[in-house]
Amino acid sequence: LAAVLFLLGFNTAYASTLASNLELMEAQSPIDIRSNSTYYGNLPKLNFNLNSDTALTVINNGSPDHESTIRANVSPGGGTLMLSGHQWNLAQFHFHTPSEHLINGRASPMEMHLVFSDAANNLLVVGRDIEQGLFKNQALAPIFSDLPKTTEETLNIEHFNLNNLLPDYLGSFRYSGSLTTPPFTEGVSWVELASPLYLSGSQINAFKSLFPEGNSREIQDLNGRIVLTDVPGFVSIHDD
Ligand code: 1SD
Ligand code: ZN
Repeated sequence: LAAVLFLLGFNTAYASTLASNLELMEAQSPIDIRSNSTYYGNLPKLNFNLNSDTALTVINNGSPDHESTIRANVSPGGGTLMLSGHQWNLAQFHFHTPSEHLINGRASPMEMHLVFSDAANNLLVVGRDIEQGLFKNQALAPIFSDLPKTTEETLNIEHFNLNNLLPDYLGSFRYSGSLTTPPFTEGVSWVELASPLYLSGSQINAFKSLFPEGNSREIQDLNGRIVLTDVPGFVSIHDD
């Protein structure tokens, strides 16, 4: 960036100061969501209206490994999220291992991202940690028992209930960030749900075996951004 500013005619010292200030303004994802830098209060309600019987096209989007994923494309009309009177349409969901977001420094084995866009093509991603549970997740079994191993394979699921992706408790962490894959575009609204999804150890391992190096981006600086939550107790966890 300093070099670009220099080419634009700024003198070297000024270009490097300006560059470091601009870099400080970056608002990238993922982040570590920490009790001591999160603000608690009422937040606009998340009104999900997801199709309980939709078709999915599940693909492995290929190399490079650390940016690739298993993505389920949702048929048009698959679902909406109404938030503060604004409509967001679900386009796809996909998975990362380990989790991209940390909670007080802790990662989960996986994280699911539901990607929504609005009429102006702004993006909102609903993230949900995946923890290892005692049982096979039956709702997600059609995906995790037959994960496409290469870009050549496509898994078509005719009947999928998208509501099984969401918890009953919709407490969340919200902040403004970016895509976690190139081109890392900013202006993405992030809603990280507080309740994890559970998969069995073998379901998690089936995914991990496809991405042995992991497919998560490293944690990015908050750079003064504010994270909001409506989860009671989270902010005071670390007030000792
Ligand atoms: O990694 C995904 C990427 O695959 C694509 O879905 C993009 C949206 O076009 O979103 C990123 S992410 O930020 O949701 N991880
Ligand atoms: Zn993602």
